[in-house]
Amino acid sequence: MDGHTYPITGATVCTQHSETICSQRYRAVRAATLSLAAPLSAEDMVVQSMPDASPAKWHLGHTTWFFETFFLKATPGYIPFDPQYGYLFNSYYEAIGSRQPRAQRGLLTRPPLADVLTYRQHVDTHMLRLIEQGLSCDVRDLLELGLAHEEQHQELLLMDIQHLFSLSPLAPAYDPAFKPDAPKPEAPGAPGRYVSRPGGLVEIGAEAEGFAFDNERPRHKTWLEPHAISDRLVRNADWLAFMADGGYSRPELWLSDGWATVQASGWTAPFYWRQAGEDWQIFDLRGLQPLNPDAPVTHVSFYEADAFARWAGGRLPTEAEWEAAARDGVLHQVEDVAWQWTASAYLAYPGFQPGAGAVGEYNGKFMSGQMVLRGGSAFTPQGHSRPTYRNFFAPDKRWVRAGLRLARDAGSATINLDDGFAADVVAGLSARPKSLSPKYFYDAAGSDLFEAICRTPEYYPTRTETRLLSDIAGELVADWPNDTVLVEFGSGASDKTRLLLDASARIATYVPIDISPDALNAAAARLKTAYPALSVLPVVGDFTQNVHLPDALRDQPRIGFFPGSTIGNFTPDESRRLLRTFRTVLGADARLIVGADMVKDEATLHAAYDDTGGVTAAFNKNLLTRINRELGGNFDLDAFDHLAVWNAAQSRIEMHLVSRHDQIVTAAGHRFAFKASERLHTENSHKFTPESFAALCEGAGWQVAKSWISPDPAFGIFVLA
Ligand code: SAH
Ligand code: AVI
Repeated sequence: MDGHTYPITGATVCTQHSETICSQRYRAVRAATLSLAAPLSAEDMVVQSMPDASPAKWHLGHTTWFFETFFLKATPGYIPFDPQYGYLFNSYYEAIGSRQPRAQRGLLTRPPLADVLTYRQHVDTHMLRLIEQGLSCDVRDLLELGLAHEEQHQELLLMDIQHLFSLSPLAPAYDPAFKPDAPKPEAPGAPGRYVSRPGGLVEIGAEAEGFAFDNERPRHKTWLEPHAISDRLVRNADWLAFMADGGYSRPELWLSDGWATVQASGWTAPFYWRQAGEDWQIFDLRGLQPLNPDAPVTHVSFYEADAFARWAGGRLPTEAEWEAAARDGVLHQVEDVAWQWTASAYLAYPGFQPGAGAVGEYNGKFMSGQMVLRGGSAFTPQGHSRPTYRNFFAPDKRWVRAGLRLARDAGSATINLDDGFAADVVAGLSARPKSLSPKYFYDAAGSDLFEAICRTPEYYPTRTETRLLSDIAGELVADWPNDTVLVEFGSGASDKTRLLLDASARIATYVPIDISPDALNAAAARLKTAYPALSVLPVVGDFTQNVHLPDALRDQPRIGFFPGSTIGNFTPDESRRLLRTFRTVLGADARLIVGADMVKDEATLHAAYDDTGGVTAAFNKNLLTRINRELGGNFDLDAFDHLAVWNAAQSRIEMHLVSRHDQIVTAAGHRFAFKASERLHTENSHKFTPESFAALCEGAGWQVAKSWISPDPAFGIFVLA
């Protein structure tokens, strides 16, 4: 066989894996390709939507050709299925011979699909026979390459079908149930956090043992400067903020080639985004879908990723930074969402040796003009990728399922878009309607203002809940076991906690969790003084995330405590997610005590959120003060009014800040336009009935075991199990 030097069968049979394992893997990979093609019609499989994409029928033929060419044609006595297929299905192997031009693969209406499927069967029969005879170690490696090659084409097949279908006026779904882009439930749409990385000498690349592509080798040392890398991918919401800030029309954000491409191609949004009136839709393998702002952005080119990173005050990570961080386990969304563009050009590692023979053309000859992507995507077959894997594409390609994560140099003074607050402010002020999470109320001043709200005559929830808790505390704690760990979510001043601590000596440990370090540390210090025998272990953090409790507490019984009707600050969907997260944090057997405010007359509700002393208004506006201080904002507090309204349809009090006139505000390095009367939605406080609350809990896998409702103004305490 041209250019191929391995003996295909031989005396030195490899003993690493049994023939059975090899043939099982061969069968599984080949069958997976066919099942990916199963939803397609014969017509779907012929058309080539652009020169970069190949028809599905060609993928089926080419992956088969690979095995026929590199294995069977080197086997004595093998008769090729059809001598012309060598021309039709060679992709780019010069050593093998001439081929159908890449851009004309869509002209191959012949051979018909049925013949290509028969070709697959023919080659499979011969391959399985060969495998069962026993393969030398080198040929085993080549077989792994053939299977990895086929898996790469499985991803290409999906990319190419998405592109083809995106051009159809019918916007067909390839598979209505295809894995959605939604983030994993344990971290729904969380913005990335920069993780500091010390730098120094690291090793990257694949070890000599085990399967890897030639371009991943050799493993070698490289130097990293101190830097930070985001643990999550950039989200659609962040991309909307970039677009709203003129991201696609500001040349200063773009590389020269990128800017030329934007102008020549008229890019204004990621590849598969479609504008539908005021909203955006995204075309994916399920057809047209509403854009999910929390999902990671996908189908952007390197040029766009690079411009976004510059806009966000960061940069793309280098491939070495990425690999070291992935190896150290600090990254989320590594292989299962989208390939991640890196700042690294696709080049040979020092000491690189292309594979022997014609397969040496597999990777090495493409090391010019392309950028490295790391990770893997929702289209990548499971187990195909690894931390050393180097994917590569030209910088203008957008049909790749690629997104990005941010990095930045240590000590860079630019505003940190990726650290939650800044990112959420930019995304929230760019959205329509404008909104921000109420969790940002609680800086030191905000926590004090909340305490002050609790002392206003109008804000009944705190007093009412406290009275009810003191009435029922004995009953609540009656059956708590020794060494109970009490975990409080959003503990604030931890005042209500004292009622439980006073009622039960069996609470050995108290873990208050709060996003506000000032409130938390002050409360923890007070409790340590007041309860010297109690172990107090404060955790600063966002309780919507999967907070990790100290390992030492793993085997102790746990009770969760979530008072204050803080649950009302979440939408029903968010509340269910939160209740599930609490289950994960607390463990399957734990109980959870929740305080929830009840629906009542509108006047009482309204007064509680718009007290005559203006404390709630000050609490609401403190958000703007915080943005001014922490994100270099220039909000004029007198240009906004506090508004509290009852939304009967959603059963919630809403707080807004209303712009008094047209104005432009700067924050986090971005400009935001407010129209007169335009609202910034800052908080929801849902109010419940005992029934609606029980239904909410049941929807999240919790049952109400016991409940008490106070006399008017009604407030409920619920024990969930
Ligand atoms: N549990 C106390 C305080 C309620 S006020 C009581 O019942 O009186 C709400 C508290 O939750 C504040 O202290 C605030 O800082 C905290 N908080 C709000 N959102 C949070 C989040 N996402 N993660 C952690 N704490 C949060
Ligand atoms: C913390 N949370 C339950 C309070 C509430 O009632 O929604 C926060 C608050 N907002 C305005 N006043 C109090």
